[in-house]
This record gives sequence, structure tokens and C-alpha cells, in this order.
Amino acid sequence: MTATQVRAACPHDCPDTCAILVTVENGVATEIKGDPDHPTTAGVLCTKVSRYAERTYSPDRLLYPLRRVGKKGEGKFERISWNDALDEIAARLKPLAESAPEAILPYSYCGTMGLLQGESMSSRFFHQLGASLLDRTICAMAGFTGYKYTIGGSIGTDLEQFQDAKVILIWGGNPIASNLHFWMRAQEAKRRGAKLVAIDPYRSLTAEKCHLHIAPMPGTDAALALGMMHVLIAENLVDDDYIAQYTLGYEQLKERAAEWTPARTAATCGIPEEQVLELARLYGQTARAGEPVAIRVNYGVQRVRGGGMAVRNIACLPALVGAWRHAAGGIQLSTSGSFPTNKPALQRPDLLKKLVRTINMTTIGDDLLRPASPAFGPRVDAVIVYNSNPVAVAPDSSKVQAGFAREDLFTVVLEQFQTDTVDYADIVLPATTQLEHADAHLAYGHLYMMANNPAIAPLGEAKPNTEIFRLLAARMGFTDPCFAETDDELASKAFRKDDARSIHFDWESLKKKGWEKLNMPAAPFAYGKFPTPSGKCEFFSAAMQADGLDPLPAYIENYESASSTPDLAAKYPLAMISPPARNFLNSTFVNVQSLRATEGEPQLDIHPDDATTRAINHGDMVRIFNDRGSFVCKARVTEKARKGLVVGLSIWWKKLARDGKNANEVTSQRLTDMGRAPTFYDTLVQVERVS
Ligand SMILES: Nc1nc2c(c(=O)[nH]1)N[C@H]1C(S)=C(S)[C@@H](COP(=O)(O)OP(=O)(O)OC[C@H]3O[C@@H](n4cnc5c(=O)[nH]c(N)nc54)[C@H](O)[C@@H]3O)O[C@H]1N2
Ligand SMILES: Nc1nc2c(c(=O)[nH]1)N[C@H]1C(S)=C(S)[C@@H](COP(=O)(O)OP(=O)(O)OC[C@H]3O[C@@H](n4cnc5c(=O)[nH]c(N)nc54)[C@H](O)[C@@H]3O)O[C@H]1N2
Ligand code: SF4
Ligand SMILES: [Mo]
Repeated sequence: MTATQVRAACPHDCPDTCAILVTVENGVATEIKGDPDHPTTAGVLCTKVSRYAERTYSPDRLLYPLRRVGKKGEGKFERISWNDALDEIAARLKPLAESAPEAILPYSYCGTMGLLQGESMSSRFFHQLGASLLDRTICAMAGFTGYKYTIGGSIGTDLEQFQDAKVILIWGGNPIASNLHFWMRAQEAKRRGAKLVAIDPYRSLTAEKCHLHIAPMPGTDAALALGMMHVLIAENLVDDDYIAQYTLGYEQLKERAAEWTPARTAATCGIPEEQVLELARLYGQTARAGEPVAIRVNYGVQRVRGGGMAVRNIACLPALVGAWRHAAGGIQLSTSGSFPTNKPALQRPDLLKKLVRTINMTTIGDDLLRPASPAFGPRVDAVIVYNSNPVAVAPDSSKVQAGFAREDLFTVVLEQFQTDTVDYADIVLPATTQLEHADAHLAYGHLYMMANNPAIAPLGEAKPNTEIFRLLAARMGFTDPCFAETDDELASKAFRKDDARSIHFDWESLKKKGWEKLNMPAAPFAYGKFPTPSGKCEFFSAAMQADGLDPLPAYIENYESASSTPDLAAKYPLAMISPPARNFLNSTFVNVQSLRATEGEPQLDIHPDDATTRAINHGDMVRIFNDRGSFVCKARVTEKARKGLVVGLSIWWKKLARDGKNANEVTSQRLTDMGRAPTFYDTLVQVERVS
């Protein structure tokens, strides 16, 4: 028996993009471990992906094409051949392609982050077809946009520097669950004397382990950042020289921040005034002493109405105190903007012959139910879903479900497992997992280009997304040579060789090495050079003004809160958030038995005071509801949830929950202030005990 080791990369929507070593014996993957030599992975994989073999070889894998035989949503299918599946899809799509190609909609997100199995051959296919474009907003667009206005792009502190910071603000993130390899660095910083601060309305696993935990109400982070600016300026903890050289709009910012006294900030955030002072002083005085202060801002702050502005305000802080002077100072939201990917070469937008409409994936519920109109264009008559599970993950779920239940909607789903969305498919196409296909990856939490080599042959009749779209292109009669490109040919175009950062990219050698770091300076903005229009960190943004936004850091209240909607809050007094569970990755892994067993069942954390007034005891079943819908789970009475807040870790497969529902029954389709993103954590609910 000969064992070989294959270099792979974790495909999941996680900032860490780990380097993986897969042991293969007689064509079977027998062990999956983190590459000990990869500096950020450091030999460690999370619990979820350590189970990747269990997931890949699961008896529940979809291994053959299927055709629906039951009602939509019932999940009854019959096995068909690839030939029949492709014929049937082409027969349904061809008339639409001739009459109204925009009636066809791709729906995909980051089931895999791969540059190949994500948007490459698929985009070519939909561009050639003239299908509607999809605005992929469901995760990160609010913060991305706020950060871009301020810093200029998704570039920030290198993960490999954080251990040298003396203060780390972990703002709206729960890295123990969702960014493990950052947490390892933060732990090292702690050992070297750093103070860790968690800013999170919930006492998450991470917050429990920080020196200081500040718990503002959801959606009030923009105010907290303004309050910090107020104190930093009032107590002269700012870096005047850095501000003068490398920032824009300080005088206006000063006026704005003056309005945000610690008292006003504290009242807005629902925290003690001393905490505002303590936080600002810890951050400002440490910077003033010449030590690096760093911020890891994450997705928790951006899933509310003012989510873009919240990230923007927080992103102003490092420039204010000159933290960018240090490699270990600054802020990281995402590192994705550091990667010179060659998306046009992969996705071929030039194949699109005319301007087509764009549909926002966040409002898929409404958009599937929308009739044709001059403003909207044709009704959506066909959806092709891959790398996503919209029936479970998209907001205002009852609308999403009603949309996918439309008898006159033709739905194709490319999947590895029979998810909630698959249950609504007319045709199901079995997709390979990361062990079975090739891919090239960037990361959004580190700076390595990554290669994934296939370790095993595809199971059953599963095929990579790239191959499925090649076959579909052939069936549709597309003859452009780009549809014949192999995965290796695609991968060799993943990164630009005419960019200094990735000038050393070579797919053949990356495949062998597994990973290669970008050429990037250690302290990207030590001497300004922000990729903004002014080249400075923009406290004042003319671009925001042109886009109809407040050009200065501001506070935008939630859509739903006691102060913005008192009548609604009288009916639904509790704010609900539904951040990721440690053992799931969005809705991926919920069906892996061992991981689901660790999470138990859908639960809702509620503060003892809020439980008492509702006669709810620990372990009771409760119904969470508002005007949009309801779902049932088990109550955990705990001070981890601050008063006025309930927390349901997500995202459960609906069909694996008692009542066939999940947290997205109560979330809304309203969009953020910028970036057209969802507002999952801007949700008021009531909770009651059920027998
Ligand atoms: N294990 C695991 N890891 C994951 C995922 C997963 O599902 N499971 N998902 C991946 C994906 S797609 C993403 S986008 C990231 C998301 O992961 P993170 O970036 O960590 O963001 P969230 O999980 O949305 O929220 C993190 C924390 O923010 C808090 N929070 C909620 N609302 C607010 C608020 O208004 N203000 C502040 N300050 N905090 C708030 C929550 O209580 C939570 O503890 O994780 C990725 N990694
Ligand atoms: N209530 C609430 N809702 C949320 C969030 C929240 O915090 N709270 N978080 C939101 C966020 S941040 C995100 S990113 C979205 C995530 O939403 P999605 O991007 O839909 O992520 P997943 O739920 O993980 O579903 C991905 C699916 O892709 C499939 N897949 C994986 N690899 C492949 C492949 O190679 N080929 C094919 N064909 N399929 C593949 C997996 O089996 C899985 O079913 O959810 C959002 N929804
Ligand atoms: S999910 Fe994240 S932490 Fe886990 S193996 Fe993948 S990249 Fe690493
Ligand atoms: Mo996400």
C-alpha cells in the first residue's frame, strides 16, 4: 500500500484559507491535516474541516443527476443520466435564451471560494447566454464599501503581524469560531503582553477570553467609534503629524466628533460611559506611547442599516492615532484587495453582448415573486443555483421559499448534498468536493496565493462546476473556444503576472508548492499612499457625497430599534442576531452528523431578566416571531446575551430543525446604507414559551 500526500487548500468562506495536506491511500483520502509549514495555517485545521473526509465520503452525497418527481419542496427525485439532465436543461433554457435571456438568473455565492469552481466557466456561460447578472451582496458588501471610501480598498494589516500589537480590538467578530488562525495570533500577542478587547453585544466564545468586553446594542458601533474619536481628540491622543500628512478632512471630522460626548455615545450604545473612556484611552494612550495598536473588524458590525458607515468610522481610527506607522498596527477587514486576480480573463465579461439587468441576491425572495414590468424587466423564469443554499441563508425566508415553490419556475441546483434549496430543484446536478477537483485561491484573511490539487477521483458521477458549465455550454451550442479551456488553463490565468505583487505567480510551481506569498510591504500605509482618490485616508469623502451619503463619519440608526421604531419595539422588544455557529460554516456542515451533534439543536440565548418576564426557563421550547414569520428553538437562559438581545447561532438547515424553519424566517430584505447588503442583525422580535 502506497500513501501519497496531496497539497490542497480549504475552499470554505472563511478568512483563513488553510493549506491542507491530504493523505491518499489506494485512491482513498485517509487523512486531512493542516500544512505545518504554511505560516498562517501552522498545521492546524478547525474542527469542521478536520472532518472533511467524513463530509466527502458521506452516504448522503449527491452522486447522480436527479429529476424531480414530487412537489416542489418535497425533495423527491429520480435518478437520470447526465445526457438526459443536460438535454432537459438545454430544452428549457433555449427558448428563454432566444426570447428573454434576462429571465434566466444565476444564483451563487461562496460555497467554495475557489477562483475556478466559483465564478469562472459559470460566468462565461451566463455572459454568453445574456442572463441577468447577480449582485453578490449577501455577506460583505456594506463593510467593503465603507472601507473603500475611507482606505481605498480591502487592504490592511497582515495577519502575520498581529502578534506584535499591544492592543487588539476585536470588533464585531468571533474569531475562535470564524477566524481561528487570527485568534492564534491574538493569543500570541496576549502572551507577549497585549490587551485584547472584544466589542460585541454577545459574550461570544472570543469575548469570554478577552481582557475587556464591551457590549453595545447591535447597530450602534458607528456611534461608539465617534465617541472614541471624541475622546482621542479631546485628550490629545491623536498623531498630528500623521493626520497632517496622510489624511483628508480632519477639521470637519473634529467638528463632527465634538458632538459625540462620552455620555451621548454611552446612551446610544447602551453601555456605561466609563467604558467609552476606557476603550478610547487604552487605544489612544498605547498608540501615543509608540506601541502598535491594531483592529480586527469583522462582519458582525455590518449586518445592520448603518453597517457600511460603521465600518467606515472604525476604519478612520488607525489614521487618527498614527497606528499605520507600525506593521503590527492598523486595521484588517479583509485582505482580498491585495490580490491581483485576473477576473476578466476568468469570467470574460466581454462575452456579454448587451447591457443586462442586475438582481440583488439579498432580495431573491421578492425578486422571484415579482411579475414582469418595464422597471424590472422579464419575470425570473429559470434559476441556476451553485455554491449556495438560498432557501436557508437568504433573509425573509418565507418569501424565498414561496419564490422557489413557483410551479412555473425552472430551477437547476448544482450541489454536493440535498440541501433545503435542492428540495425545490427541477434538476439536480451532483458536484465534486474540494478533494475531487482543482482550484486556485486567494484569501481574505492572509496574503498567500493558494493551489488545490485534486486528491481523489470524483465520487459517483459528480463533476466539478467548471466541467458542468462546459457541458452546458456545449449543449447550448456555444462555440467560443473559451468554453473548451481546461481547469489548468483557467488556473494559469488566476493572478496577474504584470502586477508587482504577483509577478512570481506560476500555476505549475504553485501546484507543487501549494502556496506562495504576495509581494507586499509589511506596513502598507506607513507613508500614506492610500488607494483613495486623494491618496489619503479620507475622513471626508467627496465620493460619498457624490453618492448621496454623509461625507463624514456619521451614525445611522437601525431600521428596527426602540429609538427608531418605538411602536414596533413595543410589539417586538428584543433585538435578534444570528451569527455563525462554531461547528457549521454558514449552512455547510449542518448535515454532518458529528458536527450537528456538537451543536445540539437550534437554540436561542436569552438574558435571565428577559426570560423571567416571559416565564421562560432554561431548556424550554420558545417561539421567536415578528410580522415576517416565526421559528421555534430551545431557550438557553444566559447572561452571554445582554439584556434586550437574543442570539440564535446559525445557519441551520430548515429541514433538520423541529419546525422546518430557521432564523431567516424573521430577518428582513431591507438593505444597508451602502453596498446593497443584507441587514440580518437589524431585526426586532418577540419570544414566547411554547408547550
Ligand atoms: N465556524 C464558522 N466560521 C465562519 C462562518 C461560519 O458560519 N461558521 N462563516 C464565515 C463567513 S461567511 C463569515 S462572513 C464570517 C463571519 O464571522 P464574523 O466576522 O466573526 O462575523 P459574525 O459572525 O457575523 O459576527 C461575529 C460577532 O459579531 C457580533 N455582532 C453581531 N451584531 C453586532 C453588532 O451590531 N456590533 C458588534 N460589535 N458585534 C456584533 C456577534 O455577536 C458575533 O459574536 O465567518 C466565516 N467563518
Ligand atoms: N440569519 C443569518 N443568515 C445569514 C448569515 C447570518 O449570519 N445570519 N450569514 C450570511 C453570510 S455572511 C453568508 S456568506 C451567506 C452564506 O450563504 P451560502 O453562500 O449559501 O453558504 P452555505 O450556506 O455554506 O452554502 C453553500 C453551499 O455550496 C455548496 N458547495 C460547496 N462547494 C461546492 C462546489 O464546489 N460546487 C457546488 N455546486 N456546490 C458547492 C455546499 O454544499 C453548500 O450547500 O449566508 C448569509 N445568511
Ligand atoms: S474553515 Fe477556515 S479555519 Fe477551517 S480549515 Fe477552512 S480555512 Fe481553515
Ligand atoms: Mo459571509
